This record gives sequence, C-alpha cells and structure tokens, in this order.
Amino acid sequence: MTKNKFILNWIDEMAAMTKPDKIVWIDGSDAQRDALREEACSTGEMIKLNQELLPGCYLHRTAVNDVARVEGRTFICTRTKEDAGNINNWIDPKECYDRLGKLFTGSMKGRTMYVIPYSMGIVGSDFAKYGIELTDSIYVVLNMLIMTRVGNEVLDAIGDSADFIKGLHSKAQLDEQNRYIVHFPEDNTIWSVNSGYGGNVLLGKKCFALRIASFLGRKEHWMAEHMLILGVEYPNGETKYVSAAFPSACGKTNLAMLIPPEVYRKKGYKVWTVGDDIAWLRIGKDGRLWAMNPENGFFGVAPGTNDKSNPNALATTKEGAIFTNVCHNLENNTVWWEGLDKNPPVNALNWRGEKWDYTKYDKADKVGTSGAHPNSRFTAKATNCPCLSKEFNNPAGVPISAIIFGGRRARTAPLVYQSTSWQNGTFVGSIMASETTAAASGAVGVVRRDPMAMRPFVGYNMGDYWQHWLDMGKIIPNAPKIFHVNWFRTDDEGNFIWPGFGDNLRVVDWILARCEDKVDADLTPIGYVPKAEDLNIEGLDISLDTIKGLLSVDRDAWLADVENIKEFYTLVGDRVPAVLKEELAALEARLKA
Ligand code: OXD
Ligand code: MN
Repeated sequence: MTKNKFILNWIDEMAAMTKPDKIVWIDGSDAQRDALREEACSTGEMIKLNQELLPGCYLHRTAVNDVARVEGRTFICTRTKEDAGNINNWIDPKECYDRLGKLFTGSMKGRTMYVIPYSMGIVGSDFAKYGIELTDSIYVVLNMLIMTRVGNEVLDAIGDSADFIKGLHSKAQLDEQNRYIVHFPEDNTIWSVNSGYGGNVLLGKKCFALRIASFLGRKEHWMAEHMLILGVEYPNGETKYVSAAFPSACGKTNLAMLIPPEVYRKKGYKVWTVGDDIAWLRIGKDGRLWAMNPENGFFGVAPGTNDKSNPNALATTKEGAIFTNVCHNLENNTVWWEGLDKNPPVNALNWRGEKWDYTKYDKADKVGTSGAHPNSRFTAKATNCPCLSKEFNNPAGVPISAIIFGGRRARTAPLVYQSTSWQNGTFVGSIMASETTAAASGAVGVVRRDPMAMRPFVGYNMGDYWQHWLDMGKIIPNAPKIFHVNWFRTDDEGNFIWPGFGDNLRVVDWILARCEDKVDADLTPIGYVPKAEDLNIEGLDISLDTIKGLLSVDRDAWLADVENIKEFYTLVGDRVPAVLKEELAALEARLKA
C-alpha cells in the first residue's frame, strides 16, 4: 500500500503493542466496504435495515455505558500543564503513554487491526491534512468511510512524508473506568481506548479536525473552529457565506440546512450547506477569510429531526446511512426516533435492543423510557444532502462575510447584535454561553460558558486560543464582521418568542446587509443592534413591538452576566489576553453609564 517508513514503522510498533491477529488496509473501495458490512452483520455489530426503504442503511448499538462524548475522560497531553490550560484535563505525556500503553497491550488479540488512511479536506488541496487511524472496530471503519475521504489516494498524497496524524483506537473491553480520549498535539498523536461511541472514536472529527487542528492552526496561522458554513443565494444569483459557532444542541445542523421562509423562497432566495459542524479557515490571496468543511459527511443528532424541522437532514439519511442507538421498528425493519413523527412503532426495540413500549414514554426520564437515545445519531454522506453547496468540493473553500456566534439565553442576549471590531468580536466569542432552560417557569437556568463553542475542543490553553484569534485579526486584511445571535429568548411563561428554524434566515439576511453597509443600526453598550423595522418580518405573525423586545438589552441581566464572566476569566487563568480584560471592563462601564 505504501513504502512510507514513518507509516510502516509506526504501524509495526502499534501492532507489537496491541497484538492484532491480522492487519487490513482500508482502500476506500465499495467492494471492501460491502464485505465489511456483511462481516459486521454476521457478528451482530450491525443490523441490515430494509434495503428497499433504506438502501445501504444499517443500525448499530453502542454499549449502554458508552453513548456520548466524555469530556471528563478527554485529555490534552502537552509537555507542560500550562500549555493545556485550566479548561482542559491534562496528564504528563510520558505518564499518559505509559498508562494507556498498558491498556492497549494485547487489546486487539483475536481481532483485526484496520488501517484507515484518511484526509480531512479535499485530497491534494492546500487546506487538506492527512491522518491514519488504526482501529479494531468495523463500525469505526464504516463511519470513517462516510465522514472522511479514505483510501489509497491519501497514501499517495502523504508520499514519504512524516506529516500525518497518528490515531490509535481500540474498543478494548469498553471499560468505562479506563476510557481515555487523549491528544498529544506536540506529537501529532491521538489515542482513544475503551469506547465505541462516534465522537470518541471517529478520530478525524473532534479529536483531529478540532483539537489537534486548532493546535496546528495556531502554529500555522489559520483557524480550526466548531462552526457550520452556509451560503445564502440572493435572487440576483450572488451567494454570500457565513460561518457560525453554537454550543452542541443549539441547532447547528438545522441552521446549516435551513429552508427559507415562503416570502424569501418566492423572491428566489436559496440556502446552501457547506458544513454543519467544523470549519477550517485560512486567509485567501484576496485578503478575505476562506472556509472549508474538512468532513465528508454529517454525524447528526437523530431525535427531533423530521420533515418540518429539517427535511434536508432527513433526506440525507435515506441512503447509505448508519444509525446509532435509534429505535428499531420491527414492523418494517426501519428506524424511528422521538420527534420523527407522531406514530411510534408498536412492535419495536429501544436503543438498548430491548422490547420497547412507547406508551411508557416519560419525558422526565428520556434515557430510561425513550425508543431512541437522546444522543442517537445518523452518519450520512454529505452528497446526499439536497441543499449541498456546489462549492462543497471546491479546494479553495468559500469566502466568509460574517462569523456568527450564538448561545441559548432566556433573557440576556438579544436576537442579534454586531460587535464593534474584530477585537470586540473576539471578546463576544470568549463570553459565549448557553443556559439550561427551566421549561415552564421561565426561570433562568444554569449558565455554561462555552467560548466560541470550543470549550471541549481547544487543543491548548484557552487564553492562548483567544490570543490566536486576536493575532489572526491583525493579519486578515479583509476580515469578516462578527455577530452574536440568540434564537432562544423566552417570555414570562418560558415560551420561545422567535419562531427560529427557517425564519432565522431573516436575521442572517440583516447580518449580510450589515456586512455590505446596506443597513443602519443602533449602538448599545454591547454592540450594534438592528433597528426593529429593518428586520424583515413579512409573513410572520409577530409585531414590531415584540421585535423591539427581542432586540432590547437588559442592563441588569448583563451586569449579572459580567460577574459570571469575571469568574470564568479567572478560571481560564493567567493567559487571558489583557485586551479581553479591558473589553470586559469597558463593557461593564458602558452598562453602568
Ligand atoms: C457534536 C458535538 O457531536 O458538538 O457535533 O457534540
Ligand atoms: Mn459539534
């Protein structure tokens, strides 16, 4: 497959430790994929679904104790603890190699080690970075074949270079106590052991494309961000692109694939998806910031996806998809999840594979009583997406007009506001947060600060990461404007005021108009807020006064937030850039003025 000494020696070393019975190289061919699917079905690792209704689709169940990313078991092993920072878990790299080496020793006995050469980004493009994942899981292989670009052309692109990310994964015994997702950014290495769940084991995604890539981006003057990328096509045929960062479970996939509201559709607006989770951003020759999606598929949350909330996402799952931990509908050998439709299957197995009685469903105990696990997933090919951008495979990426941050805030953040500069925008990203909603009472929930939606994904010290943002601002000649949105303001009864979903295009439309100086705004203590009449509410059952309320800035709520931000900055520690502390002090002063 390759003569590259760095690859071959490393595989020899890893095989000597893990002791697989055999080693199989993944070549990216359909024939090999089909054989692996058959093998996985023969052992029960996967279930072949109804091939007439869901051609090429399979179901997989993880262990019950292994259903999500595990932030407490995720480590950044830089040589010094300070370089990992206070937000990340840290183990000394030598100690970590020793500790995990013991867990990996013999972990693949009786199993096959698969060698997956994969590319994040289009093979051969300036943006692309390569990795090799060694794994003992066919499920991982089949997912990587969807989520990344895999095969011999990746080995050709690596050539005889040592420049690739070395990923080692073993399910081992799926032992929760010894589960580790570990990154050695200074060694271009990722080790993951005792898990079989997507985010922990598809090493190209969060581990490489965010944690390791953010570390590389700082060294190489580019950015790896937890952002969707979407294009808005105007009736005149022009398309403008934005990238947007939201904490997990704030609707990134829905925004990335939104269907314009009818009044926009009639005028000829279209929305195109470039990515739904990760963006790599580089300065282009024209001085603008260009973004590409390093992934080749979607690893989306299934529950809540339906033909109203996100018909495009649903369409992606109809062919060649892998469903993980959803409900198995035995009536027709298909899948179901809460929120798909109002007809839960009568004859079905829940996500654990047990006989499921939908009448016992209890919202207060979703994990215990639902058909699909709340974090159940579909892995689907990007090319299945009806609104996939024609630039998806453009090696240059797309030029970004605006960066949008967002969170789930019941009271504090207005529907949208614009930062006053790149530095102020970096500050806005650094104070991003989401709240748990206390459904009926409207009470404000617990705030989790999630800077740039990267809290679990920065591969180094958060303070240094913010400094990198500030440094990038100084070298991007024509930087995007930075905005913040909040779709989740609630009324006194706890109901969402803004309709969200497709109507979010109205806000993106205002954002893009601001980027071209086509619309005015009011300067408030937090930044520029739209004049209510400038938001297009044609066709919406919402009054101008309601919009004014959505755009209002509650000084008391903000002043309380400032105290919370101060605590968070203290937690991040010594490396918080001085200018961000100055931004915070200036915000406080403006709010008190
Ligand atoms: C994801 C996440 O799975 O952010 O994309 O948790
Ligand atoms: Mn994500």
